[in-house]
Amino acid sequence: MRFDVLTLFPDMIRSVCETSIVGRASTAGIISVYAHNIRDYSTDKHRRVDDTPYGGGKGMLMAPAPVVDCHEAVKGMAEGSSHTVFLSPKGKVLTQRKAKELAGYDRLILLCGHYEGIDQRAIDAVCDEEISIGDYVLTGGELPACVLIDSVARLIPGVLAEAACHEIESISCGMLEYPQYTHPEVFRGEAVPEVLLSGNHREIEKWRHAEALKLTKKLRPDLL
Ligand code: 4FD
Repeated sequence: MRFDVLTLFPDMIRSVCETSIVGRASTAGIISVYAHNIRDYSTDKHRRVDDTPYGGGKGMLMAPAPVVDCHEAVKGMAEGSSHTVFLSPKGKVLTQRKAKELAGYDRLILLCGHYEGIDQRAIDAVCDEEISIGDYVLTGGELPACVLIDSVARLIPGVLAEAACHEIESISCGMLEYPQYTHPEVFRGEAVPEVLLSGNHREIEKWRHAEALKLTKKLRPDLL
């Protein structure tokens, strides 16, 4: 799967996506993440990409031309169809279900806004959908883009060590994850639950399911 990120801060995307599991998946060639600087598509002699909003109001907006030109150029950098997502507080909130849906595309193009946002005509011209990572405002769409890439990349076969890994985990099965323990057996007076030492895998599965249900009822009853 290929990700192309259109941004004013490509290094932000690169530093995150070259690290840890996503970075390893890129090195292994299972996914590729390319960050493109929208500023490179400015035709202004000072490489300006922002301008004042019509009708007045605070702050600056990203002008449409560099965004649309960058998108067009990036689209042409690889064959095949692509799906373009704009990261914005106005978007539909990212869920595990949406991540699974996005993992079905061969190619995602992610558009990151800065300042007070992007000229609506550029959004309308290039975006297939608008996604938010949650109900809060950030200084740019770069962190949301990295969150989206991470959530999608880990669903691509071969990115995680075990194929079943992401299915076992919280949210995927509609519940929060059961508590987990590693060595030592007793830590600061707190022992690991007895059943986990029993070697009885049926009993362990039953306990984990019960714990997950209990936790979900208590913390996130809306998920049930
Ligand atoms: N909640 C999110 C996305 C972007 C963002 C921006 C319009 C501001 C939060 C378009 C206004 C982009 C989110 C950049 N903040 N800030 O996913």
